[in-house]
Amino acid sequence: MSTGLLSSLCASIFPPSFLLILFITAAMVFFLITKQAAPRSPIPSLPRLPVLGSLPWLGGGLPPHLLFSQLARRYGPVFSVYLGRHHTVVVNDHRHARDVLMHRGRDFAGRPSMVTTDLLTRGGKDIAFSDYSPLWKCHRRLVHDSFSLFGEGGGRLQDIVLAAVDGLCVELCSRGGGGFDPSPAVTRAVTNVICTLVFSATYRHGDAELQEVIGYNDGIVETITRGGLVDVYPWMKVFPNRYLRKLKACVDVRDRLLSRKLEEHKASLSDADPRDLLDALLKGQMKSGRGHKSLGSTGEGITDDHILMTAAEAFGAGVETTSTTLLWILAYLLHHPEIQERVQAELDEQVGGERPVGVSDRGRLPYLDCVINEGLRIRPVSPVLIPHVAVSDSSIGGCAVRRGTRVLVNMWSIHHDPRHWDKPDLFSPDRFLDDHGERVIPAYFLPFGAGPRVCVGESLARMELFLFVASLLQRISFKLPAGEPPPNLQGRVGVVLQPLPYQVAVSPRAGWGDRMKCEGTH
Ligand code: PLO
Repeated sequence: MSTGLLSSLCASIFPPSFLLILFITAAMVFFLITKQAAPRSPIPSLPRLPVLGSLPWLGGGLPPHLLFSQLARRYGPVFSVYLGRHHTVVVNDHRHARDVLMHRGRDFAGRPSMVTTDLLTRGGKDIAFSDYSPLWKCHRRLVHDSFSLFGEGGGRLQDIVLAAVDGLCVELCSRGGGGFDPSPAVTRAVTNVICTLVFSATYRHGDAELQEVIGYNDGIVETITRGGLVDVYPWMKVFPNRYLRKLKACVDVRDRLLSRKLEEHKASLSDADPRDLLDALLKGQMKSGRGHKSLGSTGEGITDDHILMTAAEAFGAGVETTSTTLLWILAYLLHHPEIQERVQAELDEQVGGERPVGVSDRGRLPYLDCVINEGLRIRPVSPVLIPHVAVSDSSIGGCAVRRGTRVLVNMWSIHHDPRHWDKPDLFSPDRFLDDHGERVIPAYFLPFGAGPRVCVGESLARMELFLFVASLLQRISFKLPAGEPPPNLQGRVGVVLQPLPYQVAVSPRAGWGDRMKCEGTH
């Protein structure tokens, strides 16, 4: 039958307007069906070679967060690369990041198994690096609940931090107005907070055990990134690798020390309130039923290994991230003395100099909070977060992503996106205040990540940062030593993004100098 004959036949049976409606409806149905069935345009991908993956196209010596930001300008906000044989999607804008972290958070809540972190965590018996599983969820809940014990209501953290700040102020002031690197003193104070929090130890300056803790931690920080090429090419494990050797040695020292603490805690555990994180974890372990069969695929529940790795991780995460953030904030305050003065004016007005700052003052100190947020925005300690893995087939922004794909969220580019942040490279705490002087937290500010994998220590960290910054600026003014250039703000990428060493001079603020001299003589 010819089409001409068909159309004249149709026209004689149906009126033309009916045919038009039928045609439009059919076209719409066709469009909707094909829209759903046809795969969306795939995620743009960098070229790749066998074995090497996209490595030859990732050169230039830029650190990953800057390299990915640069590639995003060419390939768009979401693109993929092959890191070795691992298909890895890199997400550079907040809309897609929210997809990965929150809207489809469960799909992307997995973690890759990596040589270095497996070594660090006894094959994923921790929270940050271990894969998504029912046991992980139960473990994370236990850690979260244990942290809450030291949280806002309890005031325990406040006492611990304030004691450490006292020591830090005395130490900083004893260095006087000459220039010095603040990093060792800050790290020592933050380490002391974590030692008290985790196993109730408080160390004096120069204590051998404290030095041991700082020593192994430095060793892990130094080796974990340098030995990291085996994470991209695991077959390289067969070659001698001095970084991996040193990492193992540091992990051994750490485990010996923490095992000893764990045994001591077990021996002295009582029905009373938990003394510290180890106590809280041990009690939680007993409550959740040790060796609970239904929890893990391997049939085991929260084991002593989990407790040990949690303590080790609380340590590592607590020290590296908090001390680094404090050092970034200090570096920016040296660049912007007017911001330091404004924080101090707020402190003088709202708290005064007669009493220590407390957690309950936080509501009264919005500008100080903004300074901390701006520090976390402009120099996120974890610029590409920890890699995520798709645990099931899913999608990002409508593009299909297969199970097993790794996903990197480039928080750096989100925190420096000029579409959302005016002059993103400028340290400007006011961007976290609205027109009425009220605090605002924009949706594209995610320094702790978000969703099921959000940092479990976030509220603890925020409280600690607040108490440290507030107490330091209440008592001390920081200045550039005469003739010194301001700190280099470029940073150095290791396990976290750290500032390069810089020099600072301190002077006690009115009222604190005499007190400090007395305390310093002890
Ligand atoms: C730091 C050195 C420690 O000895 C071990 C450790 C444990 C947890 C890690 C931490 C290191 C670095 C910062 C990490 C943290 C878990 C979450 C945190 C990666 C390696 C961040 C910034 O995501």
